Amino acid sequence: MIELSYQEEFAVLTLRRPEALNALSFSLIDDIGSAIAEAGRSEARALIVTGAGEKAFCAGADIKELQSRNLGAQRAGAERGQEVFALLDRLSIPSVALVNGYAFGGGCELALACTLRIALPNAKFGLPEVKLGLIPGYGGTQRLPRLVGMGRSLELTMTGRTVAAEEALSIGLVNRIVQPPGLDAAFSYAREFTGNGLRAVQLAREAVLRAADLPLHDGLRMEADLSTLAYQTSDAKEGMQAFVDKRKPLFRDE
Ligand code: CO8
Repeated sequence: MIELSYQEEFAVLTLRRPEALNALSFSLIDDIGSAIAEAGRSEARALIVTGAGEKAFCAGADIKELQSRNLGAQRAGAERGQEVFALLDRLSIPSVALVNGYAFGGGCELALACTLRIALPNAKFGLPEVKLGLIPGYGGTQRLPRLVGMGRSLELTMTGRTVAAEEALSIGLVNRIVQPPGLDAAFSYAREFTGNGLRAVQLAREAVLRAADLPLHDGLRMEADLSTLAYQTSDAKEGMQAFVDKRKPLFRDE
């Protein structure tokens, strides 16, 4: 149900559950967690997350599996999904969601948990949980406002309406619309940052991600700490020397 492959400098995590539009069963969520951990131990410079087939990235939590559960199991399920998606925040390499088709409910939340999102023109986003009498439980109510703001998030979570690719781009829900074949497009998109030294990319990403959790002055202090850390890397020495020598830097990720 989950495939983790390595192509060139990328790890590619593919959700493959065609009979349910790649819906997230609880075992699929566990498999996603294992795949993220494995990708983190690899030599890959970025993780691409996508769905098999042309129709869906992921149609959300498996609604059939959600029925008739006791409250303890339901709460544990939400916490487990949140925990697995949060692994993407802690992953040492950035992740890019390549959204092909539907990204609804938990599928949208998986995309939101990735560092960046790109979409094929047929992508459709939504948090339709209210239409089932539910609300998002895998981080959507917390990550969506951080990305697109409070007003838009309130509208999208209260209406459950569908957002097409162009609108997703215009509100910052996705970073770019790309053309098929999606995987090649994702690779060339990711190369825009994997061409830089990984240490600087890691530290820059960490500083921005932590901004969402900190008051301004604490965030500025954290930025000064991380930028001092970046300054001490061999890549920083090389990057500045290469500028002075008018040549391309040779980063070694250290
Ligand atoms: N769960 C289970 N099965 C699904 C799901 C799903 N989320 N989505 C689609 N499927 C199945 C369908 O049942 C169908 O199977 P079958 O042929 O056996 O009936 C098959 O996939 C194909 O689906 P459709 O025939 O519906 O395909 P359409 O092209 O007509 O429609 C849609 C595609 C619009 C994507 C439609 O399938 C749909 O609306 N799906 C549900 C989307 C949704 O509501 N997602 C949110 C789910 S709730 C959620 O994510 C909560 C997360 C937090 C919970 C925390 C809990 C622990």
